[in-house]
Amino acid sequence: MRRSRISAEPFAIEVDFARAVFLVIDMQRDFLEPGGFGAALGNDVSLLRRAVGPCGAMLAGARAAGLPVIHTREGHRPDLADAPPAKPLRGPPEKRIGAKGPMGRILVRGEPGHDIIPELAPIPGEPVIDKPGKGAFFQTDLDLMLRNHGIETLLVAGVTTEVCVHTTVREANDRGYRCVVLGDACASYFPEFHAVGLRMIAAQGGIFGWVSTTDAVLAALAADGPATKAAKEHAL
Ligand code: TIU
Repeated sequence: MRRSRISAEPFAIEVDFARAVFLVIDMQRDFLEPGGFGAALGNDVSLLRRAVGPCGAMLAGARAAGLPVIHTREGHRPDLADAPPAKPLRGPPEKRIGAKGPMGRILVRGEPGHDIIPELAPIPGEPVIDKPGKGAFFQTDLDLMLRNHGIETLLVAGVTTEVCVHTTVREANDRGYRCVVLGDACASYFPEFHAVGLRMIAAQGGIFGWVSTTDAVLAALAADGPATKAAKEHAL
């Protein structure tokens, strides 16, 4: 096994890239573009754009190195049978989950708003996990996929920092995965929640995981390079 050191808070972490994935959380039009779920909740969706460049850079680096990529999307069945009753009942009726918006029905699978933004679109071979909740492990087969491939470290990015990224990292940490969050590749509608959310992950000696940057992860991946590609050729 070959381990690469990633600079991170609260301390550098040694990662075996052959047992790691890049997990991109909910970079969907519904959260990042006007007229979707994020906007319906009263948010300024432009605040999430800052994560797009770093996510794109990490996607390119992962693909070049043969590091597996998994995408997630939050959303519900068209009949909303998988939504807890209280979830679609929040907010004014015309802005609720399932209501018709400019990008189709809000937070509903198969609608244009549910898609991942074109800049970060998955390519063939990259699994997309459709999740009904904030966490990527709740009622999905993500854990099964990770265990089937012997994954021990999740490199995590996406939106929003304190909601779906945080929930997923907490779920993953309790299941024994080591999470390295790429702070600059995450974003929130509330910059102060983003900052505190990242601090909460690394506080208390890394209570939920590690916080690093896209550049630091890419540097470690580049140093690891060919070994990763060879190890990954037949995985995931
Ligand atoms: N509202 C908010 O900040 N986030 C969500 O509802 N879902 C995700 O974080 N993906």
